[in-house]
Amino acid sequence: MKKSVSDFVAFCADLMQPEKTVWIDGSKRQIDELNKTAVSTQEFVALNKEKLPNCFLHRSAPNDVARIESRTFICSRTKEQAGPTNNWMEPNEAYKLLSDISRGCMKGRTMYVIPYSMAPIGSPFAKYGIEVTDSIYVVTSMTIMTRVSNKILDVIGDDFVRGIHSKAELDAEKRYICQFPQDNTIWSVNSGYGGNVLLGKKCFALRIASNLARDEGWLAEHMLIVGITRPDGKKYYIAGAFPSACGKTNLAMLIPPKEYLERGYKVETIGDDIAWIRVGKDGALYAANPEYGFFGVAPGTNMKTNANAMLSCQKDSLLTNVALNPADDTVWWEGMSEAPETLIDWTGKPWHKGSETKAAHPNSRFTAPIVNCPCLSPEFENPQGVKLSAILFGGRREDTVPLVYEAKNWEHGVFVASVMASQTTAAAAGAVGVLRRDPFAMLPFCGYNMNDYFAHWLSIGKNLKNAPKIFNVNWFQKKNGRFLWPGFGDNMRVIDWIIDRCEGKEYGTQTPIGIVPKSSEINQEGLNISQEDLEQVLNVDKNLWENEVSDIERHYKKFGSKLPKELNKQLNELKQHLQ
Ligand code: SAT
Ligand code: MN
Repeated sequence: MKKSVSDFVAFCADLMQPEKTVWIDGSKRQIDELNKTAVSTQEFVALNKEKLPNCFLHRSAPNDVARIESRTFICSRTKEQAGPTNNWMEPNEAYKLLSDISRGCMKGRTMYVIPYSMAPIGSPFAKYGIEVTDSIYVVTSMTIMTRVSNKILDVIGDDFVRGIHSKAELDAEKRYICQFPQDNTIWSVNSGYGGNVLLGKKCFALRIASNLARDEGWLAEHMLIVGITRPDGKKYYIAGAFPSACGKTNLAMLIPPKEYLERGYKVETIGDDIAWIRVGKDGALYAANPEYGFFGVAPGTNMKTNANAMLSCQKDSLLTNVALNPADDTVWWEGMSEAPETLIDWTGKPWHKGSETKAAHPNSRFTAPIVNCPCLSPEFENPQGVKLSAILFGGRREDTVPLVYEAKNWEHGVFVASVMASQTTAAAAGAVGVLRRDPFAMLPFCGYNMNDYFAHWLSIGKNLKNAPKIFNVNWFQKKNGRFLWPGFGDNMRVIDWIIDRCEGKEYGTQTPIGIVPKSSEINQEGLNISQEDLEQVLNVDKNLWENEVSDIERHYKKFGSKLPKELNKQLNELKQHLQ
């Protein structure tokens, strides 16, 4: 074994003083044993062996149900390196604080050592990590979400990403999720929930990886990757950045409307949350999903909205903070089906149909192996990634932002992404439904100064001979509290227009914000929407956009003088076009 690996594990053991250390080898036998242990200690509830084979329910502490941005820190050498959008802590101070909290925190517990790869082992995308943890939930989740194997120990270099996690006392006052980009290190204490503790995911694949990507000339993004095959057999790959709980999983697994299926359209999933993107020799962008599973939002998922997700989490999966149906040891969440009369809610208390409280937590999740996905693309394991035709950006906007518009060019696309806004969701602790700017859907995940991140995107574009087209989409416009666009499978109609544009079809109308489709260009065969509503979702309202511009100006102020000048130029052009 590499000395850097054994030194790291010894450091963790010395500090946290576990009773014993267990190396995770990625074998089914070992995970089965651990799951059994977790059932015996009531950390897991075993679910129905016929209906949900090898599935377990896990409940996290009620004060620990989402990512916690206020306690997430980028501990770069200087505050300037963390930039205007991140919490920063001086690295020595952070190491001291975390060491003090962690001293002896694993006494009487087992420390598990998880060697894992993000992206296919040995591929040009692959990056390796080791996470130590005292949580079986983390071990089982990491084996679903990443490629865990003792083979990693043969290929790992000294530059592996070090991940330290302990539930400690689950003390919310001492909860910290710290990233140290200069040391490739992540340290998370006092949480036991998803994005705070599955360190391969947001902490590594986005916060640390965005630093590596900037230094090495690639992109680490909060994006789904989906493949579309048209009736003529031609394949298109599209990446899309949307904030958490805004439909990335649904878009990645979309089932096209009947009319499209009959004509031979096919949709295949490559990833639903994270894309690592490299520049190919041909000057195009190639994307790979570094993960190996889905950590999807459960509520609202059903056989109509996302059958592929439903089918993905029916074996070998974890269900976190959903409701339990004790009649047959299955699970339930809001929006799955008609509610059963009685359930055990996500906190473990009896629940009755019609109750004021929710049976499942709004941020309850399924953790499912990607290989379970019925529409998984055969390109998923392609070590070179897939060539992108288009990149989408979008958020939850009740008004202002039309169903889809095309950016004029790369630079304009970077501007559009830098001013993206979305209503907050239950995926992060804090108020829900508040509109906030979330550039590139990376606000909680960009591991360095966002001004430099914008500049990095601009500079990547300069070297692309075959740049993907950039679009902004918004499925979430509302009138009198009702969604105007049906969304889900019908989003295929928008994707189809986007692909037409990628093929150079003379479509759309120039508007001050970019190219917007004419309503006649959206295929309405089988679509259930009035002409009036369709016109409305495609409308660009000048007054609303004038307000938008004022808000963008406020947003840009936060970035100060380091904001790339190209972006201010784009903002000024938008202002002129609106006059
Ligand atoms: O909790 S996670 O960060 O893994 C999921 C999300 O918020 O996107
Ligand atoms: Mn996400």
